[in-house]
This record gives sequence, structure tokens and C-alpha cells, in this order.
Amino acid sequence: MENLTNFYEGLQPAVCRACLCAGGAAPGRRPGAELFPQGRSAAQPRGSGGLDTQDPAPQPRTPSGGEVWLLSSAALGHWTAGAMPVGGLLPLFSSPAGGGLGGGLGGGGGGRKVSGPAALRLTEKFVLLLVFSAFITLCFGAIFFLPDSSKLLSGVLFHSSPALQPAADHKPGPGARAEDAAEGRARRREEGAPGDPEAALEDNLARIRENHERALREAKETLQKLPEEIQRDILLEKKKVAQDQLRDKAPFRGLPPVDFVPPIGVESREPADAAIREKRAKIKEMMKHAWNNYKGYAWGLNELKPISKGGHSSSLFGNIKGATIVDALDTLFIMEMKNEFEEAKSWVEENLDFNVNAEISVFEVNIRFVGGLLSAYYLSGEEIFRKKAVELGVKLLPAFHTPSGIPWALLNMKSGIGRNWPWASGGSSILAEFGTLHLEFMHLSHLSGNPIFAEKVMNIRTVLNKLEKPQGLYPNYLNPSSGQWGQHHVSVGGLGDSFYEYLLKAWLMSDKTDLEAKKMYFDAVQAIETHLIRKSSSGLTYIAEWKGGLLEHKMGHLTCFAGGMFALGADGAPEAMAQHYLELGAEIARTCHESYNRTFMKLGPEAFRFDGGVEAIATRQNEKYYILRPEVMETYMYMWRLTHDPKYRKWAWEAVEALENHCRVNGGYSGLRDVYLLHESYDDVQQSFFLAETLKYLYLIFSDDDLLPLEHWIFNSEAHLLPILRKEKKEVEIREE
Ligand code: DMJ
Repeated sequence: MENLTNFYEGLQPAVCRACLCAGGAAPGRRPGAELFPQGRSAAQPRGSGGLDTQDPAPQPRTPSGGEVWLLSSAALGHWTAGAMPVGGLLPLFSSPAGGGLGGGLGGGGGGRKVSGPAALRLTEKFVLLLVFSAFITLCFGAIFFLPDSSKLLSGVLFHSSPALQPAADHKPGPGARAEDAAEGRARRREEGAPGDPEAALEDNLARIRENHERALREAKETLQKLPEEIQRDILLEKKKVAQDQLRDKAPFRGLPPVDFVPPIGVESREPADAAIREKRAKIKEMMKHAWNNYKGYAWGLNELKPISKGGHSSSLFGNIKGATIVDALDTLFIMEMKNEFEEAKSWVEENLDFNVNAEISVFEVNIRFVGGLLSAYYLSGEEIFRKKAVELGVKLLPAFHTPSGIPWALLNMKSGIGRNWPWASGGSSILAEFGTLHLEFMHLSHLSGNPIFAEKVMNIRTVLNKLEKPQGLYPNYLNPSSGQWGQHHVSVGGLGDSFYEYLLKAWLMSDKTDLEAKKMYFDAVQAIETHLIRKSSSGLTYIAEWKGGLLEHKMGHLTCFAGGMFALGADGAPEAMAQHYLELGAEIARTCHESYNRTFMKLGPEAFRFDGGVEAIATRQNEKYYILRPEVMETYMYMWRLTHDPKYRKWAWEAVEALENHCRVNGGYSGLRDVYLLHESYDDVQQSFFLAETLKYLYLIFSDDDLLPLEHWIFNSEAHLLPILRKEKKEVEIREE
């Protein structure tokens, strides 16, 4: 907002000058003539540009004798605060003896006849008002609606080509299935991204543009409806929300007893190769360092500040506490850190409380808390985790009380009132947020015996399947009230990413029975390949962002997860395409490795670009940070498991060394503000996903494949483990009583 205010302040002098020239009252000045007594600035001779270049007409005067000038649009580019070009001043009307309106506009004398100053005054004022309105509209139009030239140029000048696709038929097989201007702003803010004023201004402009477009669209839609229709829609919406609320408030029957089936592949052997054993042990030591410091300085709080040695709290979790504890549970379990797992479990039993009067992010709480608790339950069989996961799931249900059933992004856990991020296009919900609930909610129904959770997420699918998709792509924004898309921005990174991941994993987790999910996934990937995936001049494959048909040649760190996703999806692709998807995964892994390798710290930036002569390098200051993110390690893990190409272990180890060299501090691990600097500038946050994801994926890369085999386990978006729900046999059988 600060930048927006500055921006408006920057505009004010221009507007005020126009007023003054028109004889408006400027404090401390006589109207008109005093500012530019000769109708020209001292710095610039008359006739240097603008509409009146050849205008020999006498200067116009107000009835009181002051000169009146109007800026011509052609002069806008020349106007500086110090010297207003005379060519940019257009005589509007003259004194009764002068040339009048025609003289000014026509540039050649003549002018319309007037009967006298008194008769003209009203008309003049009216014309003046009209012309000024047009002028102001023009100014705003120029500022807000001119296309972003950098984007146009990058599209025209930068040589990128669609990534090569195999000649094979690209259609999915038979029976196949499911933080940009605004992008990640909130998420980046929460995660402590350092900002730069230029980018903030750009963000603000984009936001204004978005709001303007939305208002226009909404007004248009409403105008097309009859008043009775509008009233009927409102009543229907109200009724539906009230019904939903009643239904969810119906007393929860409580948890049915279940038979817990011991999990598959959780007891790992030591790797046979001594060097690999050593590396794995090193990663476990890193986990100990991160955990012990969290325990020492921030126990029970959400995250650790490793430099200032205290707690870090993020509004993403409202007043819910203990994000690091819940996020770390399954990593502690698979690393066989038994004492630590037990102390974490005791904390959950005694302290984890969801009855908080605060607003939380439904997505974040779902992937970290619901996912973490479910995973801990499936690994350990401890009832407390099942109980807490379902309790939290019930608390999240009011988020779905919207006319379309597409959930709100934010929810007050006490009042059950939801809303969306204020920056999201037209009050929209975010694809990556409402599209990343499916796996956990299916398991909540499975473990609670209550179908309500599954119904909620299946309804999201129904809404999505009814909608027309631009070029087969899923926009990042969907309005929960109208059930219609917001802005047509598409991303496989922030705002879109895990939606695609969950389509693929929904199919895998259903033991490949959810064919709708499979079809949705492969259709989406096909559209992504056609419209978003490109190859740079030197042959690096990247996934660009799509904004209403224009490509922004930028790839986020978040997007790097897609390498693993494509490779994992090869399994379900038609035979001719399986190898292609594996190769696509490998190419994305290579590009993301390059983004690490081209920095000084050997850790990847938040976003990197393929335009303006660079490849896989961050060019904007606010994209140069690294916050211990896991996506590149995630892709290495899948690529290692699926190909056993040793380069993935090599690259993973490079990252371990970089983390040790640059992120490790006495008090834990910290993110970095700029990975291109020679010296570390710490952001002082140890993100909970560092323990949940980054270290877990690294540990798995240096473990044998029989630790958490991919045929039995699905990783949620926060790397929490969910077992595949077998057609014939359930990991958890609900006993009929
Ligand atoms: C994690 O919380 C999850 O992986 C999420 O899906 C995306 N962002 C972070 C890690 O970068």
C-alpha cells in the first residue's frame, strides 16, 4: 500500500498542474497567467511539440484575463516537473476578443462566435470539464492499460521454442482420468521474502489492473441479468449455504474403532555402500541439528528463528501452534529418532489445540497439520493422531460453505467464517489451495467412516469439470460465489502447482481406480506441454507462466516439483508416452539443477528467467532468495527412484554441501536473502517444511528403495505419507459395531 500511495502522490502534480493551468485555485498563486505568464516555459520555446506547434493564435484567456491551457496527449511524454513544454499546451478558449475554441483546436485562428463573456461562461465551464475528464481518463488509461512492453518484447525477441514433443500420439490412453501479479504475494510475504520497491510498484499496478478488469466483468455480468434473476440467485445461494451449515453442525458420530494394519516399508536397512551410508547419516545429523535447536529455542511455537534464537510465528496458522512439531513427526519416525518422536507425540497429546479464535490458511493447515497427523497415524498406529486429524478436518468444513462449494482460502476457526485473500483476482479462491485438499480429505473419510470429507472434495471436481477451460488450461483463480474463473493466469508454480500434483496422486492413491482424476491429469499435462513448456536457446526445458495467452518466461522454484510429477506420471501414460514423460521429468530436473549451479551459493533462487539474454538466472532482486525449499530435492528423489541415474545423488549431495556451507548456523538452518551474494544474508527463519520435506527427500535419496516404496505410499504436497487405498484390502479396516 505504501508504494501505491507513493504512486498516487507521484500523479498528483500532473493533475494539479492541469487544474492550475485551467485557472483553478492553486494555493498561493493567482490563477493561470502567473504560472506561465507568456504561455510558455522559460526552458522551452513555444512550438517544440504538441498540437499547437504551428498555432499562431493569441493565447486564450479566462474571462478574468488569465490564460488557460490544456495539455495535449502528444505532450504527455515531454512533461517534466521543471519545464512544461509549451507545445504541450493547447489554448482552449480566448478572451472575448480572442480566437476562441476553434482558434485553439484548429491551430489557425478563426474560432467560433461568442455573444459575450457572461453567455460563454457556463458552456466554457462545461466544455472544460468534459475535456479534463477525457484527459484524466486518457492519463489513467495510458498508465494502466498499455501492455507491459517487457513482456511483449520477451515474447517477440526472445528465441524460445516449444519443447520438442515426440511424434507419438499425444493423447492420454483409453480411460485416462484428476504467489503473476498476485502470484504468491501472500505466500512470499508470509515466508519472509525480501522485497524491492520496483517489483512492489509493479505488483501494485497489476493489482489495480486486475481489480479494474474484475469490476468491469462483474458489472457486465450483472447487467445482463434481469432483477428477478439476481434476486433469485441471491436467495438460492443463501439457502444453500444455510443448508450446508446445518448439515455440518449435525453432531459428529465420533470415531469408529479400526484395526490398524502395520505399514509397509518403514523399517529401513542401512545402505550397503559405505559412502552412501555415511551421507545418509550426515542428513540425519542435519535433522538432529534442526530439531534440537527448534526444541531449545522455540519449542511449541510454529517455527524457529535460528539467528535470533526464538520463535517465529506465521499468520498462515492463526493461533494454532507447533507447526514444526507436526510437520516433523513422520521424518523423525522414518529416521528412527524414537525419543524425539515420542516427545513430539506427547506435545500433540497435551498441547495441540484447534479451538482458536483466529484466521488460518485452509491449504497450509491442511497440508501441514492434517497431512502431518495422518502420516504420523499411518506410520505409528497411535490413535491420538487419527483423533486429532479428524478433529481438525471437522473444523475445516465451514470453509466449504460457499455457493459453489469451492472453499474459502481463509477461515476463522472459531466463528467458521471464511473469506478469500484480498489480492486474489475478483475475490477468487486459488487453484493450488482448493485443489490441494483431495488426498487428505479422502483419508479423513476413510479413517472417520464419515463420507462428508470425500463429498466436499469430489464436489470441487464436479465444479471444475463443468467449466470451460481456456485452451484446455486451468486458470489459477476461481470465484467461489459465481463458480466462474477469475483472471486467466495459468501456472505450474505458485497458485497452480499442487492442484496438478493432486490429480495424479488421487489416481495413484485410489489404487488407480479414480479414472476421472487420471483423465483430468493427463489432459491438463497435454495442455501445459502445448502452451507453457518451452526450450531455451541453449536447450534448457522450462515451464513458463501463461497470462491470458501471453507467456512470461519465468520459472519458480516451486515449479521444480513438476519434474518429479511428470516422471511419476509416466506410469499411467500410454506406452508410447511413458518414456517421453520420464525424459520431460529429467529435463526439468536438469534445468532446476542449472538454476542452483548458476548461483554463488549453489542453492536455487525463488524464481529464474529465460529472457533478456539470461537463462535459469534470477534477474530481479526480489526473486533471488532461497528459503530452504524442497521442490528440487523432491524431483531428484523421484528421478533417482525411477531411473537410478547416479547424477541425482551427486546433485543432491551438492545441495547438502551448500546447505551446510551457507544455511547452517549455530541455532539451526536459515534461509538466504540472495543466493548470488558472496556472503550470507540470512532471513532468520527455519521453515517447518525444511524438516518435513527437504531433509526427508534428501534422506530417501540416500536410502534403499524399500524404505517407503512408491508402490505403497503417496507423498502429500508437504511430503507427508499417505498409504495407497487398496481396492481389495484397506490399510485400516473400519470395524462394524
Ligand atoms: C510447502 O509448504 C509445500 O510443498 C507446498 O505445496 C508448496 N510450498 C512449500 C515448500 O516450498
